[in-house]
Amino acid sequence: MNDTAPTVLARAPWDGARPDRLRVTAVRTFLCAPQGCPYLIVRVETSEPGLYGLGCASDPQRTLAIRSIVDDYLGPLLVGRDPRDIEDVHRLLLNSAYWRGGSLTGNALAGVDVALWDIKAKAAGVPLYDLLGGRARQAATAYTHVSGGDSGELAELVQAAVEEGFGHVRVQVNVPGADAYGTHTGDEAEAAALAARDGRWDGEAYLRLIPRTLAAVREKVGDGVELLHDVHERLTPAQARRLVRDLEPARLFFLEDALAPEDAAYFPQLRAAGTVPLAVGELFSDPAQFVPLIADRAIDYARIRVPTLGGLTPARKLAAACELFGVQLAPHGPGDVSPVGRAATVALDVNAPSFGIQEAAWFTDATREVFPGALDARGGVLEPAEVPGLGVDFDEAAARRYPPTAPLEHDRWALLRNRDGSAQRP
Ligand code: GCO
Ligand code: MG
Repeated sequence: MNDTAPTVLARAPWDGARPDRLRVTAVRTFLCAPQGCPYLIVRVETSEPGLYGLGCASDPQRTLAIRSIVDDYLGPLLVGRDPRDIEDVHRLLLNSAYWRGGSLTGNALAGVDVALWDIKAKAAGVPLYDLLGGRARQAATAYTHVSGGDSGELAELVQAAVEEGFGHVRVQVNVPGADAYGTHTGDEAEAAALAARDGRWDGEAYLRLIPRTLAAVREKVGDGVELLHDVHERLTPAQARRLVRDLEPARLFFLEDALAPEDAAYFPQLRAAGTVPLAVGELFSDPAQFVPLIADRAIDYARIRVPTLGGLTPARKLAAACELFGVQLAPHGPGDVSPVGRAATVALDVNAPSFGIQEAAWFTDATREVFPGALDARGGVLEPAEVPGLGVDFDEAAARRYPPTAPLEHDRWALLRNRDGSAQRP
């Protein structure tokens, strides 16, 4: 194998010392959209016939740029290396850019990183969680989403989720002019209608509506189910303090992204404003962004997004840091994290003592067709498959039946404007 190996920059001094040679022979990327949003899948091939790994580098907003980072920069650096030295490879790829951080680099790195973990687990013949240190739990408790208008409709949706087996439900309320996400409901026609009427964001209206509606939902559904809510970073620090105070009667399991990453230093003030548990972090692309919040015990849940954070290598270190500081993990997992990303996240969930709860959107039939072995949250939990590696595969031929749409169709985050016409920030 060595004769055909390409020039490898900064080869490790121990390279070649192992009697059994294993090399990365190719790094390939695939774009597909069986879920509606674009998925970017990375496949790392090795010199051992049939041994390959899969990773998820999906960020629906900037997918093509991430693909270029993998194809043009990380792939060429990786080919010829031993895929088993994950820590060494991770550092090399991370530092090769010199400039730090950013979600594009994070997603690209994660695509490669998770594929290396998949290869390692397949080569060892064990499920990925086993390689991370084995199980700390049987399965990952998951939460699902509901969105709607008034508390009656929402309470019914929550009850339906409870009947499906969920004990935790995230409740989003349609805010006039801004819909349930503060931007769109995921439905193309609604998103277009919102853009056409130049949706306006009214923070005061939101602050009045949410506590009232969630308290009414709590009244209707009783105490047997946990309720969550995601603000999507649309509040000022002063507004977020008020929301935390006013949400007390709804007794939330957690309030997510009450502040934008730029305002993270305000979290201790939110903590002082009420007892609602606080979750943040899906927008963080560098584990260091979590450090002050964890060390100050300013948050309760770290919303890690394994793809954005750079993969399992940094994520498992963060999980350990959370454990030491009594903070829990609440990993991100809406439909824009592919089944490959979900399988990697669930491996960490069942392994990490700091795990708290996992977000789990439903995959479409098309997504399950493209990703044999995709994990769905049946009965409110996600359980890893007892097969070597990630336990999920990628059917290239099926993926070609679901090509991605034009890049800007997924760029809806700038649709909202404030009442005075200025652009609203998620
Ligand atoms: C969540 C997130 C997602 C994001 C999406 C952005 O908590 O599930 O906020 O819904 O909006 O991942 O692409
Ligand atoms: Mg969120």
